[in-house]
Amino acid sequence: AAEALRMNVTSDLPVICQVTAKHTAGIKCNVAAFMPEAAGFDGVSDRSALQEFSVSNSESFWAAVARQRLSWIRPFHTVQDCDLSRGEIKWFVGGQLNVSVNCLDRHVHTCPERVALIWERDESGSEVKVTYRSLLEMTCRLGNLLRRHGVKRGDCVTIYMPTCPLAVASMLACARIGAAHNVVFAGFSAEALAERIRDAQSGTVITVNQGVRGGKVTELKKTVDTAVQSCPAVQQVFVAMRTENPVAMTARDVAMEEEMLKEDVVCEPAAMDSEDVLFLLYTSGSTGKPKGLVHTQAGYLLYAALTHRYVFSYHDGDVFGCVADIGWITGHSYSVYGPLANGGTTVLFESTPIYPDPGRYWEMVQRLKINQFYGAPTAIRLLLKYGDEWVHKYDRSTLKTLGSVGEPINTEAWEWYHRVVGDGRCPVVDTWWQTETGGICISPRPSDADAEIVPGMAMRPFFSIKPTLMDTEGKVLTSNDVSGALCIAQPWPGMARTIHNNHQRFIETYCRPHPGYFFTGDGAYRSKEGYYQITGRLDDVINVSGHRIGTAEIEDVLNQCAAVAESAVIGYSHDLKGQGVYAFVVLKNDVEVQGAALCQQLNNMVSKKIAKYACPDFIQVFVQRLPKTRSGKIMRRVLRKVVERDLDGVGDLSTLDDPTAVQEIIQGHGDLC
Ligand code: 6R9
Repeated sequence: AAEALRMNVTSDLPVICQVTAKHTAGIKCNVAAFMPEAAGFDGVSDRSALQEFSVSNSESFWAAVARQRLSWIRPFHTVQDCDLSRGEIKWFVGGQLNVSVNCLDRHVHTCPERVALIWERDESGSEVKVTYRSLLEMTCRLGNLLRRHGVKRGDCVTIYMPTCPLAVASMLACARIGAAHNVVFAGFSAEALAERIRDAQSGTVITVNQGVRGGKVTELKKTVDTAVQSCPAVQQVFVAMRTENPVAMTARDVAMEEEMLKEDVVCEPAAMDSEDVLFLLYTSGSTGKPKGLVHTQAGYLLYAALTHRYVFSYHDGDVFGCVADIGWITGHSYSVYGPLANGGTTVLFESTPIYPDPGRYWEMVQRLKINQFYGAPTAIRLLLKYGDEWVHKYDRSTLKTLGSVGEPINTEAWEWYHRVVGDGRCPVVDTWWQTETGGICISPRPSDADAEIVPGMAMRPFFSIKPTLMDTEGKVLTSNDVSGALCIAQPWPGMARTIHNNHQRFIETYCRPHPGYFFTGDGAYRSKEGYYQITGRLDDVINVSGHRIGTAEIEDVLNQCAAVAESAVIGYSHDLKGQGVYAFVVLKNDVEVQGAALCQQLNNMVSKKIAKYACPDFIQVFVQRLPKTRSGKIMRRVLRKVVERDLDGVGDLSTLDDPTAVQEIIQGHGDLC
C-alpha cells in the first residue's frame, strides 16, 4: 500500500480540486501538491475534504503520513491501538525506527551541507551555523561517549543546559542510543532540578559550566553540583563549556567536548519500537508535584513534523525562528524535532527579547533572514510598549508567517504583531496546544491561504483533531456560540502516553473527567462560525509569561516557612505577564515578623525552591483565616473576585464556613507587599 501511495505521488497527474461552496474565494487548490501523502485518499479533492477525511479516517490518514514522512527500520503492522478511557495509547505498533536517523542521517544523504541549526547566541551578531553533517557528527560522538560511560537503552539522561547546539546534540544522542532525555529548563533552581532528576530516576546529567542570558552569567554547573547532592543515583555529570571560565570538576564530572573528540563519528543507531520512550518533560499540574509527561518515538516525531510543516507553511529552504527555550515543550517540538524531521533550518535562540535592546528579535529576523517567527504573547506585549520604531528599524520582508503560543494573545498584541511586525502581510497563527498534546492542536492554519483569521483565536483544529466542548454536567455541547470544558474526542499520534511512574495520575487527570475523551484542563468558547477560542485553565494552574505553574506548588513552598500557617495562591490578570501571582498568607499565632522582611523571605524561598518566575507579585499577609467551605476547601474563586475588585461577582457566600473571613480580605486587612 505504501508503495502504491508513493507511486501516486510521483506519477499521477495532480488532482485539481473543485471550488466548493466552502471555498467561495475561488481557490484552486491542488491537494496532492499541498500534501503529497493525500494523493491516495479516495474522494479527497480539496482541503476541507482533507480535513474531514483526517478526522473520520484518522487511521488511514496517519498511516499514509507515517509511511511517507518517516524512515522506518521495520514497518508498523497496526496503525493505532488506543483506548482513551483507560489511557492506553499506542500508535504504529510493530514499527521500529530511530528518531535521530529521521532528524539527521537521511538529510545528510541528500543535503549534507544544509544548515540545520543557527545558534543565535546571547551575544548578538555572533551566530553559529551548524550543518546537518556536523550535527550528525556531534550527535554520534556524544552517543558513543554516553554509551562508553554506560548509558543504556531505556536509561534517562537529564539535560540542564541553555538553548545551544550541544543541547540539541544531547537530545539526539539520547535518541540515537535509545535513552530517554529529560530536559530541565536552565532557569529552574537546584531543588527543582533535583526533584526532577530523582523522579526521573536519572543517573546521568549533562550541563554546561555557565549559562549566559541577557548578558548575565548563571552558574549552571554549580547548580547541578548542589542538586546532585540530594540525588544519590547520579553517577556522572557531563560538563560542556559555554564560556571560557573553568569550573571546579569532581571525580564524577566528565569534560564533555574533550572526551567527545576521542570518539568515533559513526554511532550505530538503536532500533527503537514506536512506543519506546523518547523523552520525559516535567510540567505543572494542579497538585504540588510536577508531573513527568512521557512522549514516545514515532507518533510524537510525526506529529511535530506534520504540524511544523503545515501550521507554519514551512517550505524547504525556509529559516524557522522559534524563540522558545528548549526547556519547554515548544522548544522540543518546534526548535528541535519538527524542523529537523523536515530537514529544515531552525534557529536556537539563547537570549531575551530586550537584550541588548528591544530591537533584538527584528534585528535577528533581518540578519538571519527568518521566514517564520514563533514567539509568546508576553514578549509581544512587552515589545509593543517600547514602540514601533524598534520594529521599523529592521527589514522584515523575509517573514511569511507569525506564530503565537503559550497563552491567550489579547487583541491589542495580536493587531500589533500583525500590523507592525508583519506589515499586515503575514498570517498570524495563534496556536493552542500543551506539553500533553505534543504538538499544535488548534490553529488558524492549515487552511486555504486566504481563509479568514480572527484576531486572538486559535480557531481551527489540526488534521484529525476533534475538539469537543462539555458542559458542567459532562454532556457534549453540540451547538455553536457556547463555552465549555475543552476535550479532544479521539486519540492522535502526538499525545502524551503517561505520567512517568504514575499512570494512575495520568488517567485521573486526563481520562477520568470525561470518559472516552482526552480532557485538556482548558476552557474554550466555540463561536457562531464554529471557531475555537481558548478561555483559560479550568484548574488551579496559572500561566505566568507563558510558564505553567500550579498554585499548589507555590503554596507548598510558602507553607514551609516557619511563620506561615497556611496560604492560598491565585492568578490575576497582569498587563505584561498575562497572569501574575497573588498570595494570601495566614501567619501562625505567635510569630513576630515584619511585613517586608517576611515577604522577602517568602520570595527567596519560592525562587530557591522553584524558579524566579513563580515569585508572587503581591503577598497579602494577615493573621485571620482564609475563606473556606464547610468541608475545608479554600475558596479561590472568592479570592480571585476580591483581587479583581469584582465584589458583585463574589457570589453566594452561604457555603462558606465563616463569611467574615471574606469581609476582612475585602477591607484589605493585613500587610500587602
Ligand atoms: C505549548 C504550551 C499549556 C497551557 C494550555 C493553555 C495555555 C497554550 C495557548 C494557551 C491560549 C494559546 N496555552 N497555548 N492558551 N491560547 N494559543 O504552552 O504548553 O507549557 O504545557 O502550557 O498553556 O492553558 O493548557 P504548556
